Amino acid sequence: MSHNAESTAFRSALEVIRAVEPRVADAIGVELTDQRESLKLIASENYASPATLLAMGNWFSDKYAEGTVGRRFYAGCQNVDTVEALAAEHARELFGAAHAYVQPHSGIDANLVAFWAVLADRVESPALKKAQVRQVNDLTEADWFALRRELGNQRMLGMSLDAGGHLTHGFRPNISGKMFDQRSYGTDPATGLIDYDRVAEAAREFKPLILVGGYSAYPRKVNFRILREIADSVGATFMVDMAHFAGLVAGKVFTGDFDPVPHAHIVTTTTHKSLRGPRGGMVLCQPELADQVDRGCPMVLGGPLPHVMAAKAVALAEARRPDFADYAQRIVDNAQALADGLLRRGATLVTGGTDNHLVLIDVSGYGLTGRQAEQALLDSGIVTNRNSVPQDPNGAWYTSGIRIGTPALTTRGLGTAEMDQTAELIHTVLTQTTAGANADGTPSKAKYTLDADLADKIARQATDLLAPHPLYPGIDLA
Ligand code: DSN
Repeated sequence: MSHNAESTAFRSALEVIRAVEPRVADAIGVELTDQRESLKLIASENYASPATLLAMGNWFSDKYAEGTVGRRFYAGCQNVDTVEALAAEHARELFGAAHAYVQPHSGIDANLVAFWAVLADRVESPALKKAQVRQVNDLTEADWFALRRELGNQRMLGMSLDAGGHLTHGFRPNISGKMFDQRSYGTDPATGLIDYDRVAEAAREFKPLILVGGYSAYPRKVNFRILREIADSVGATFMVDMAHFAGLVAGKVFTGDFDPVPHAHIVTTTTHKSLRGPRGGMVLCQPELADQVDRGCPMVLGGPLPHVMAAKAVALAEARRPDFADYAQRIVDNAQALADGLLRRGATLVTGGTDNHLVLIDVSGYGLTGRQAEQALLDSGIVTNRNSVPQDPNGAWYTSGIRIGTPALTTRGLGTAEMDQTAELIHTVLTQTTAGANADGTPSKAKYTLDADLADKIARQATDLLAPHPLYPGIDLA
């Protein structure tokens, strides 16, 4: 692909937008500049390819397409069928999955589709069976009451939020924590690692309908074979949310016991994190759940987003290329180099390192909260996010951790030497930042001081580090 074609495409698009609302065109342009100039270490973000981005900006956005391929509630969906079928085929081939459903708009949507599929498959309810075979009009008030009671009293066991689990795995601020009777498994306080014997014990005691594996802030591999054995031992359906590490599965860095697809009954993911696609979600499942999964829209989702499904097809085609495996391996090599660089300089890392794409720094060792550290790093041109650490004394708002990840910088082409330099920048900012105090003299969890000249100097060093690795080198908007 010539750089000229990419520049022409994006310049022309901005020219067309500028003619209607110049402020939007300007914001898009400035966003590119900002992303180019900042050291993006947010573990859940990446940079999608120009082809993926362009696949979203077109008239597929105009089409309604409720239903599934070849079976729609709207006429004229033949081209949507083409892109949805392509995206699903690429997903099945890439992950070795029996079935792929590519309509979810996000990770939470994908998880809701999966929850519904498992409930519909597993809950023994005559009323639900009637509803499923569309005898809805035959349901009495008592049937509906029984249906709601049965669906609303099911059990889910997932990884606890402060051990690295995700909000949608049964936590109170999310609907999953309200619709399920939920318990969680944590990590060993001494090592920070999942203790599979404790998970098995919790499963035996609680007997969940669904055992959830997967995480958004756990820096280690998970043994999905063992979790499946635990699920089987209590008759649970095993679901894995691989949103964070889907790119590592796609790139065959996580194989065997660490690849969730052969072990789980149902796997959900987003497509925009390490997988490097458009923003969206996806569900992969074993054949027996396929029919229920395909009812995601209209059961849980609104109309599918055909423009995003087109972009998913493009990104999944990219992930099937041999160079994606190299990319996935470099993500992990970079995360390990970053972890080593931080450890050598004295940082405390949850679990003492990483074997995936992310590193969780316990910043209490620097005398800071996560919120203070996040802001001080941002002042210095380093974009991260604060995150709870296990048994976090500062709760989910201020936190005691900073989560950093390497998918985005690896896409830009930075390597292990630059990760060591990145560790130096982070460590310098954190050692030079001082926690502030409230007006009454008590310690503040938000205020901090960092010398402005030092922050500027670090930001310049971050820009220098990025300079040899331009973001979207083929796109010149000038
Ligand atoms: N917001 C995503 C993350 O940062 O991990 C997951 O929902």
